[in-house]
Amino acid sequence: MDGGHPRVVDATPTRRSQPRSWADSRRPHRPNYAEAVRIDIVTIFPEFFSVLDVSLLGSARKSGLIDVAVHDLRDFTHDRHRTVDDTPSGGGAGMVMRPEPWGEALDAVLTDQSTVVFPTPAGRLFVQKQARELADREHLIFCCGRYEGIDQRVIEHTRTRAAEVLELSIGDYVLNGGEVAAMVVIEAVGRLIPGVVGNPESLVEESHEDGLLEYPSYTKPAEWRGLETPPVLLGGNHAAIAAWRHEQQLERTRRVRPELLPPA
Ligand code: JEW
Repeated sequence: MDGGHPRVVDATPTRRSQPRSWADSRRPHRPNYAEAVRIDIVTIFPEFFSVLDVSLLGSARKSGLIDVAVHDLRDFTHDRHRTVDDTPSGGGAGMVMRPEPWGEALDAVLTDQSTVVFPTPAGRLFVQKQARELADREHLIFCCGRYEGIDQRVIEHTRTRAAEVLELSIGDYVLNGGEVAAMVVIEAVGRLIPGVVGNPESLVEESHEDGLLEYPSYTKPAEWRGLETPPVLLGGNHAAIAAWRHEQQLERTRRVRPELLPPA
């Protein structure tokens, strides 16, 4: 993988920090981590997803931890022009994605074990907690809309056939389509799949579990262009380093994201 060492897919399920609750056990989840996580992506721009061939997720695909398939929505049309859009019912600007190609594409990839994600600016906000939950699913399908979005009946219909259907927003800004949002979710989820990140300790430290921003990082040289590394990091006192880092986290969070702190 990234360290150049061969990686074996371990059939032993990783211990959970907490047992699954009863409500949890009814959600789709991966009982056997030896099986790759399957990700299907439906889009009119399959070439957007070539970035999944590189870096951490590219390595995870090559080592069989993640199995990604990208599908061109236009392959599920039947007219000469491979039309995927039409005018909005009730009038208004722009175009809406017609339901028929989506229905056929989902027929080709959907099972009753699938979690289907529709990126949309009208969805629930995607946060780290949700990323952790999705990392436990065996099959994720990303439906990437364009234009003004997808006919809402596609989402309603999918709710009757999939294990779980999520309309997710990655933030309060408007993108031109769901592809970049899907990539954000895939990257956030992919790195949490057991075995994808070489050193699991880096996941624990970054877990956002404490709800604070990260502390600042430094490396060598100890002095660079007249700027010093904070001396505490060079002293070898691990308790002092941990305390300093926690203080930095609190100060940063107070300064740039005070809403993340519990009410004073
Ligand atoms: C996003 C998917 C598909 C997600 C986040 N829908 C819609 C829509 C669009 C433009 C104007 C109004 C509505 C474009 N669009 C998307 C946008 C996801 C689609 C079409 C998206 N921001 N934007 N967080």
